[in-house]
Amino acid sequence: MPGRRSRASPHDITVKIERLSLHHLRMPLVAPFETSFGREIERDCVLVVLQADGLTGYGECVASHAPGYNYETTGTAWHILGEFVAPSILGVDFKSIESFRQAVSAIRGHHLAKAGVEMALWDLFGKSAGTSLRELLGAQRARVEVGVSVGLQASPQALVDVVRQYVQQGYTRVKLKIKPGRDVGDATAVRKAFPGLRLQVDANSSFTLESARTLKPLDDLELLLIEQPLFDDDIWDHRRLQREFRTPICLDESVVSARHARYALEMKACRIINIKAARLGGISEAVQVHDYCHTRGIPVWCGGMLETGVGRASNLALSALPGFSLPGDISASDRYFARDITSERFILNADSTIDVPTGPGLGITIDERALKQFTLARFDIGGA
Ligand code: OSB
Ligand code: MG
Repeated sequence: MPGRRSRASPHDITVKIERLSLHHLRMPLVAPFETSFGREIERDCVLVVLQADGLTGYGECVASHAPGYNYETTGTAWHILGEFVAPSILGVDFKSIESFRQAVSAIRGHHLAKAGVEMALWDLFGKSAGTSLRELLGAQRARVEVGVSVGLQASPQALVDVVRQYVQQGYTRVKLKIKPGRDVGDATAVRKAFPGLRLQVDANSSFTLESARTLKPLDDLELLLIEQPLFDDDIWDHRRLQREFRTPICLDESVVSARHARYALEMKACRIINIKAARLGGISEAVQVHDYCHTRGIPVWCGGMLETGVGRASNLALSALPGFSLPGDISASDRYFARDITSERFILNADSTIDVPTGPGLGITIDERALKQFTLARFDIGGA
């Protein structure tokens, strides 16, 4: 019973994992993506493939090549999945996502690795029940509001030009990456060029409590939020900073569980939370954070990790929940990849939304030739 709403839950479905395959993928990005922790030209990830009762479930582990955003990498995920997660789940009858969580609970941390398998299990449960992930989650929206996350550019003028292209494509909410020295100037240039644009910034933990005080002029730019200015493991200093800023602070890196979401809200360390299922260890923990925030009137939105079509489908289903009241970092496929591993390509509607998939599970199909093209390494464990 993976669903949290009983009306959507497939009650008597059991999934027995017979085989787990990992594909280390490397996909060229249409444009380099630069953040405070580095520049990505290609996107690495691990595709998790589970076989059960003639069905195939897909999940994306979003760990990157380098430990910049998070300590996990494609290499650590490969190790944890192959050595520890696979032996804990092969041959086991799973009646629920909760039983999967229990099966891997002795593995400390490594949320991105676990979330890749959890996603594949959701896909399997959905396919087995003939139900979309959105329905399994009890989510309603047919399409969700999205924005675009824009990396650091060579100059403020170059940034304004890149933002203009996205605005022309129809994005009505833009996030700018910032870092010390490339912050107020960049954001001010974009605000001047686009007075009515919904704008927010993301520092990816690159400031200290002291250096973040230089960000004070951001308070006059009518930003939706300032994302993760301070340390990735901090909650307390964000509380101190939030008290000095009118603009809502939004936590990304530092909220790694529903428990941390509670700490952050109790401490008043932020007024908004970025929900990334991967960072939280999976979709079910993400739903818990959503529910917790929704009950308290705290806005949440869906973060992104430059996902392939697999992870994008999952993010869209999650964002269909009612508490996702701000646009997600879920852009159209062509913002990321010229060729993707899903046959489906996600397109931006005229109203800055993307349709939520409706097919069973994630509702995507894999383009096997594209998958082959981008696979650097493969690992298989379990029966044929
Ligand atoms: O901090 O939100 C982030 C991408 C990789 C790692 C961290 C982040 C991001 C993004 C990209 O901002 C969002 C997207 O997938 O479009
Ligand atoms: Mg972020």
